Amino acid sequence: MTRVLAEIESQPELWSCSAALAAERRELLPQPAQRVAFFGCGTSLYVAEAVAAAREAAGQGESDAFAASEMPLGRRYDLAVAISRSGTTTEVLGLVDRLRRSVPVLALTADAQGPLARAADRTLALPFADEEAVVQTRFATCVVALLRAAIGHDLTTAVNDARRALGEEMPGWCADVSQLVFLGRGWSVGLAREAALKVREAAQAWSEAYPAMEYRHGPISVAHERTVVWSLAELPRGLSDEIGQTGATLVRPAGDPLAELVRIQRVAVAMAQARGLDPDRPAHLTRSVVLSGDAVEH
Ligand code: F1P
Repeated sequence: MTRVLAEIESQPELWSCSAALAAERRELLPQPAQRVAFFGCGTSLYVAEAVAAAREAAGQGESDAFAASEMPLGRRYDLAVAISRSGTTTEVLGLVDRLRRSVPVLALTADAQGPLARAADRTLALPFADEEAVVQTRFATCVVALLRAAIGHDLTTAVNDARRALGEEMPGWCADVSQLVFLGRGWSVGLAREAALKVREAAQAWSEAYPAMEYRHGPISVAHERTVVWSLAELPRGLSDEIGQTGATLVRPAGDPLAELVRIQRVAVAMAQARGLDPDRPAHLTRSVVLSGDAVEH
């Protein structure tokens, strides 16, 4: 079995550990009514987007998400939350440094002793969710599970839906799909973006992601018979007919959006294998992006 597949399969159990950790370390996490900025890179950016949207929708306080390279300085937040599996990503460490003395930083990372943990004001480590694979799966979903539990989501359905997803047959279109489009609404938009990234990283395949209502506003123009449109949330009225008219295949959500991401991770691995690729060796990607020198070429 590939490393990434073993890590994908461990997720439902680890989400329960994440929920328990959220309850134990409640005082470290964002408190109700605080203004909070979440940031990260790559997968961790999409986790930031998902949890910020979920937190604000739950009435827990204004929540923003930024790529670590693009967060505006000078905004007023009560807490900044740095998300990084490795704890070594250059842009994340650079932003923590720039935020020093203006806002407290909480690190969510797999490595309790690493550079991010040392730089942040406080750390909540998830060592049980660390991964060997380059392609992130369980660290990302465990951070989502942790923060969902902290804002009052009951994860029972997500855990059960994910267990069911792990036993599913792969769809027949895996071998010859040419474009995958993921749609989300609310907090599942971030998960849709993460789903598209998984397909690019693991299977080197063309994938995109949009808020569902945005799909009509241009992106649908490129849909064709070998497009698969996969929605992580209920579709807006009329969109399924419009997708059907393009000849694309529509996949509807089977349950909780986080469990839906598990279904997609497995499909990304199956697509890689159908293309003769090793999902444990994604092209042009390292486990953590560590840059040296100036960020901009002169
Ligand atoms: C962030 C990240 C991953 C990506 C790859 C390179 O890592 O961009 O999302 O898949 O592994 O690093 P991290 O900051 O969460 O360790």
